[in-house]
Amino acid sequence: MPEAKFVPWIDHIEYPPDEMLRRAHEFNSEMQRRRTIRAFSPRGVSRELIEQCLLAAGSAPSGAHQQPWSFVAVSDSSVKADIRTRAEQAEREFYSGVAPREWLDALAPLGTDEHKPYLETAPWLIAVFAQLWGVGPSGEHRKHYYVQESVGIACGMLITALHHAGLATLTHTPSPMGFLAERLGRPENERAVMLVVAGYPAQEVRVPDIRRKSLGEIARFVEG
Ligand code: IYR
Repeated sequence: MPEAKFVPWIDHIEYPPDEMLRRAHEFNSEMQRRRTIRAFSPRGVSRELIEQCLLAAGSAPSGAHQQPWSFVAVSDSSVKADIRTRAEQAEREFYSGVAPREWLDALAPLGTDEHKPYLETAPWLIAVFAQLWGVGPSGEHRKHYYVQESVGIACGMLITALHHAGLATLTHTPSPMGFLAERLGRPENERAVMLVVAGYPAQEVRVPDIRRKSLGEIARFVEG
């Protein structure tokens, strides 16, 4: 068994309490400005910007530090067009019969449908894959722990990083999503978790008139 090795942690920055509070308020305001959008501008975004956001996502905590994620960032027009075709095919079935009425009713306020033109318009589609198991040097399978949780955290950090950089995003989860691993040539241990669409918003973008839950609705404090 490999031994634990520890090194000093020198990266922590301690801020005075008032500065901490200011940062927390400021960050919350910035996060409250994030919206999921469904109309993107075709304006390009540099690969370097996406790379930095992927590195930020890859800093997520993970079960046994196994980092069980892979990201495939696509800007190639023909690959994006294929993904759109396959996603729309899946969604057509979803919206015209496969989805239960209750699910469609829950989606109605968002105005979603099977048309996904943004999968071609947006400059980047980032497919996120979960590695259900690891593969050792001789091809042996290694068990991965808390894969869904780890990849979920990394997705949240990716969306946050893209928003922080000034881009808009859409988390798209075509169902079924098997075609993504196939089209992007992923190994058999990987399953698609979501597509993060990233780019500038279209000029005429409109978003659903929705509200976020209040603190009282999402949190309880058990104070000493
Ligand atoms: N995957 C479909 C349906 C959909 C489901 C949920 I839950 C959403 O929050 C949004 C959409 C689609 O992308 O249209």
